Amino acid sequence: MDHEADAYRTDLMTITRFVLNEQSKYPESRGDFSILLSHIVLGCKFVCTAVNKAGLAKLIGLAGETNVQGEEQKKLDVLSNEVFVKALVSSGRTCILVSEEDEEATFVEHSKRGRYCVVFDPLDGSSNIDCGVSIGTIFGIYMVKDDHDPTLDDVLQPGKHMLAAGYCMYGSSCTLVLSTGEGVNGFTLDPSLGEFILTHPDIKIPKKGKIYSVNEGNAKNWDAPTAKYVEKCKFPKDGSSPKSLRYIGSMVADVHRTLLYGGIFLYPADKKSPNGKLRVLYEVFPMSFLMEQAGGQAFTGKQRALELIPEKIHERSPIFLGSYDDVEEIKALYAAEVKGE
Ligand code: FDP
Repeated sequence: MDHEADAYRTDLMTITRFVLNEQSKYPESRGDFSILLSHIVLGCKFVCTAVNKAGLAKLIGLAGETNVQGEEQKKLDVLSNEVFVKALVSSGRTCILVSEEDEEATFVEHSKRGRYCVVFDPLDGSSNIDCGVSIGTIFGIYMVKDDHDPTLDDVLQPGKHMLAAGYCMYGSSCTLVLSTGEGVNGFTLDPSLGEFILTHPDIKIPKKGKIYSVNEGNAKNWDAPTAKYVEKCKFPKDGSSPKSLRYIGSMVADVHRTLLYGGIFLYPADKKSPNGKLRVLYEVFPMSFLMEQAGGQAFTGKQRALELIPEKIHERSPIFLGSYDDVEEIKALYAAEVKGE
């Protein structure tokens, strides 16, 4: 029997251990970030259980409310939002919360206040709930500038100021992908242990991919660079093979595949939605942060996505993100458009 191999297999790197290891690199750290993260992880575990039970527990269905974006709100969205707001406030480490589900930002009451601002979409891709397609939670973390006097400007910062970002995907397995600004790591929930275990250390996105991911139903309204790019994916003129199209329509799942397999995910502007569909603070920024940390790029059609300075908490932006070389191609097409080529 290979005892050494057994010992290795039982030496599990849980997310808690991983974060504490990271924390130990900064002796001045007070452990606040680790505590905040453990509350986010708890929220993810709770939502994972609720998503898995949704069909059985009859949680699926409309809650009869409409959210800020005018979409019908599902019960699971409401539940997930409550879970995360409570988990974040009770951590005692947060100051301002921005949720996709809440019109206004939440300023945490004084007695429970900490130094971090968290922007999040508690259950992204919710139109997929009823058919069992993967959905997820997306989050980004900023540090407040002045914890005695927090203002909305603390969350209206460019994405490059984020300290950390991540998502949790509720799919055939529950996977949490996290970056604290030093690469990207993926953890899978072991349901028997109730622990997230490091399963995807130091994720690097392939430099170029074979997949493009976009809602082609909007093609009629696309601008010229997007239309040209997708045409190139399908009919490459350089002798390379056409790319495959994969579109789930659930951002966490589409981005997760892009991160692991490479390629590009696009939600461009179009004539009907000049700012695209996806929200800057809690969709575009966290996913762009992860892409860059994994060696990829994220571009809005005008600039590096993480340079964008949002003016409103629910602002939207077009986004092209994924493998370095693939995003480079779309950037070249937009640059040519500006030059009038
Ligand atoms: P959903 O509407 O199901 O909540 O921004 C939300 C989002 O899903 C993303 O998760 C997804 O990438 C996108 O919208 C899908 O939009 P389309 O249906 O327009 O393709």
